[in-house]
Amino acid sequence: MKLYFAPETCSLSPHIVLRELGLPFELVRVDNKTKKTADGRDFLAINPKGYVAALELAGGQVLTEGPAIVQYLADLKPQAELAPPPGSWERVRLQEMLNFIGSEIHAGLAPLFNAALPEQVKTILKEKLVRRLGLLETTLAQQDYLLGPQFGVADAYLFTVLRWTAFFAIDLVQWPAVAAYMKDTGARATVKAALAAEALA
Ligand SMILES: N[C@@H](CCC(=O)N[C@@H](CS)C(=O)NCC(=O)O)C(=O)O
Repeated sequence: MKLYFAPETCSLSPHIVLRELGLPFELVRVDNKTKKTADGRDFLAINPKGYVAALELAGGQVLTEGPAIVQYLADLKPQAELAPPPGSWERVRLQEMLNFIGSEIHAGLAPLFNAALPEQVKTILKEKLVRRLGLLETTLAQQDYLLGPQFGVADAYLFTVLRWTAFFAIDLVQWPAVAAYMKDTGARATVKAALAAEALA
């Protein structure tokens, strides 16, 4: 498998999951501005959406959308228990959480990277994020990870997007359980290895 990634982006989430599962994979860096891969290919020919993450399978199929990729990966190795079994109620809860992260946290933070966005709009987005972080604080004050006592694919995704708060002066100390979760997750060997590999690639 090949994971097309760009540093400091949401592709870190499937990258962490690949390492948690111990699956063999190749990292291919994408320049998000030029849409060229590090090995000189046209990324748009690989993923016409033009964004990371994209996972290329051995048969040549390319899977996109972070929440779909991490579930696909987790199901390759169910014994690792990074996702509840397909068809179970717990799996529906995972999908609920992945959608919350995608539409409320990821999509809430991503526009803040846009220098052209007026400050007023950024303030409105940040106020909404503060409310969403309050919800996460309630969950993480009761349990170590998003879905219970065990790290899973939703945690890889949340960790990835919450790292961006550092770029926008959103200090997570306001949410102590979230801050502790970020520290613990950041200390995982797989997470450290993923960040180191992305810095080198
Ligand atoms: N809906 C997609 C969004 C992916 C996405 O926003 N990727 C960003 C990095 S976090 C990107 O590559 N943006 C470059 C672009 O849109 O040109 C997903 O959840 O995987």
